[in-house]
Amino acid sequence: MLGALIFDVDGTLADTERDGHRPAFNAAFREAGLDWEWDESLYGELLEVTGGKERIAHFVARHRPEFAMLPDYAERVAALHKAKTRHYTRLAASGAIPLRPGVAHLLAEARAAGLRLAVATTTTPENVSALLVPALGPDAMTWFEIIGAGDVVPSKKPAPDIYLWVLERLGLPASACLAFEDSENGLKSSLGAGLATVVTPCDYTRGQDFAGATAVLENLDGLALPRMQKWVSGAPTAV
Ligand code: XBP
Ligand code: MG
Repeated sequence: MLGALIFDVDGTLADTERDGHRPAFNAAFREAGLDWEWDESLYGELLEVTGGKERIAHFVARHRPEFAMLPDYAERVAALHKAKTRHYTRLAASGAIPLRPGVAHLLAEARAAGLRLAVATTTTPENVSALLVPALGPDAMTWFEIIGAGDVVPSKKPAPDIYLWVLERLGLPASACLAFEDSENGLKSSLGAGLATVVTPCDYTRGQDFAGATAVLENLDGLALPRMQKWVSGAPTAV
């Protein structure tokens, strides 16, 4: 019996990376006087690592190793990420990042049917509300019973921790839930938590390996509840 839907945010609810997170990182770098510029192609490579702080550290290790030698390196990364979050939330709150096709309808239909909704994302919590409130209205955050976001777990996707964290708080077995993801890292995370998972790839993730997904769809447009219900009845058992 399907009890809850658990959504990834970036790439799944909205196409946030190329024109949302990426320019926000670049604005933070410029503001700090750094000559770092993440173009679309480099950003695609950096997406291999989830989490903004982790992504900056990954870039530094590969492309600016001298920066990691600075005595206050960790503080600098944290400050860059804080500035990036300020830029991202400002952009998202302006309504500049629309939801992907079918998302708003699916959320409304699920709510009307009494399904519980949750979020499992590596992004920072304030980014989630900055994105969802302009798209869904002022009470958008009340639609989601549990918001698993950012640093609430030490290991980000592809580790299963964030999904396990959400499942524990929902008080449901994985077999009663359906996850929605857009990336291989996200899918590994949800599968690791034992969740049947629908993947809707986005521009950056199309072509990745989605083995193990219950369904791979172009987007969520037209996805009806009975179909989801059926997927969950054949889902792997809880871990
Ligand atoms: C999303 C991410 C996030 C954002 C940046 O991954 O990788 O790190 O790009 O967010 P997923 P923060 O969709 O798999 O959750 O800078 O707020 O960490
Ligand atoms: Mg994602």
